[in-house]
Amino acid sequence: MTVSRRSFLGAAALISAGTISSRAQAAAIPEAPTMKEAGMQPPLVPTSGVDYNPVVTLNGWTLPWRMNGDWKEFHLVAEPVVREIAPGMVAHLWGYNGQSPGPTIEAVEGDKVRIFVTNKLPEHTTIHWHGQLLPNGMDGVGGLTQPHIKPGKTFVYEFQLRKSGTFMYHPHADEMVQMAMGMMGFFVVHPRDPAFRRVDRDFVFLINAYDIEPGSYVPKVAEMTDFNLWTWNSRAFPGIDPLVCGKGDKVRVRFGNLTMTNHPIHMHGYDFKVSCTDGGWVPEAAAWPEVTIDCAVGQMRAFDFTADAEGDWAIHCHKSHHTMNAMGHDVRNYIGVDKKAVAAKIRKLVPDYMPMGSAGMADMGEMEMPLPDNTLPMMTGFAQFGAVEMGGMFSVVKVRQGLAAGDYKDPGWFKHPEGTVSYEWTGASKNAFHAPSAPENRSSTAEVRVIKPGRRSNHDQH
Ligand SMILES: [Cu+2]
Repeated sequence: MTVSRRSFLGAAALISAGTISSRAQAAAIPEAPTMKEAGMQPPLVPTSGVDYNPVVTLNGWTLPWRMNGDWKEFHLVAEPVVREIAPGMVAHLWGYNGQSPGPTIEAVEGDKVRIFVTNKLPEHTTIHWHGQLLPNGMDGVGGLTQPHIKPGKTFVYEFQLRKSGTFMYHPHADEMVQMAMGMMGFFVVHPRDPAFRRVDRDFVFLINAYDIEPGSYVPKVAEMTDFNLWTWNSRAFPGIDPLVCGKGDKVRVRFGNLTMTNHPIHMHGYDFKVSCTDGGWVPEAAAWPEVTIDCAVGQMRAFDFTADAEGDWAIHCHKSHHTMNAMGHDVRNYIGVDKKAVAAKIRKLVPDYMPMGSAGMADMGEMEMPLPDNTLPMMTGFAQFGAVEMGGMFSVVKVRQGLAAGDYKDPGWFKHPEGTVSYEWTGASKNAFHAPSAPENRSSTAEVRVIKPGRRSNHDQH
């Protein structure tokens, strides 16, 4: 972690009030830690006050704080940042404290928070605390509830956290530009009762999107619908951290959507229930089962599950264009077109020309073709069985036996028990049918039906 020692100590071990006069303490602005890396940082475990299980920000970090009297003090700096979207591409964005999104703010229900916001942008800004119940003048709407924070100025927001839950922060000044440039952050308020809806692993990310032309660095801020980088915490596959879980852990995944369209977030291998929205906790009796949760623009959702099935389970937006990286959407469809004759003619002009797309586009995921500087392949990523052919909003929930609490290291690819991987049919004489092994501890068992291959009608085959 590259936060400064002083501010880190500020969060972990409080400076005793006796060491600094209360007046000097009140006058000083807390240090603003900054983060250089785009990788997931260890969660910030509370060492004083109410106990809680800290969240893990995918490809992000949590903002250290200090106590000043009975106020928890944080310092956000709005500033230009360079964010790696995935290895091979960086974006010049605006964010907070060195990254986009900004650091996650974590506190406890009932806490009094004082958040200093320093503006190092070339234009004015504000921060709105999405979902928080607070005095109107702390709501952060430039012009409506406060004067704008001019470049070089620092403003203070003070409010008491009236309820626990899942929130976010973002500017409410030149919003279209500032959010298109990446200004946003997560805000989690933990319950005062440490046992309330407690989980073992709690992942958070914000859903965002950018339109950055291949070879350029700055998003086109006026784009409304045709984005080419669909990101979680300003990262695209294969740059998004895996969600590493120990088998049997209670897990929560929380996300908020600050793009221009909805995102149906789908996780494989499990069913789960919505446990929390930005409006509050969903009573357990009111939650219904899902495997995909649509998150509309400006909404936040959290879902809970027990990680009882080991494996490498995909988690992704179900809009198939959102699991692609930089691409044009005006490409022609060549499926079924024989391009041999025309390819020979084009090669006379462009010797390297390769006809693609006649049998679908999977060849784009398998071949690593030369690209312009600073962009990402449309489909990419390799796993133990080959090309994953994904991009954008895609990651993997990696559930493993025997992980220590707090171990978020990538455990590599799943070692499948023998006889549990789909296999090529090479004739009944060579392959004995495997008895499907029922995963342990699952609440339901799969129904197995044998269909004679000859009797399947065409449209039954997938
Ligand atoms: Cu999507």
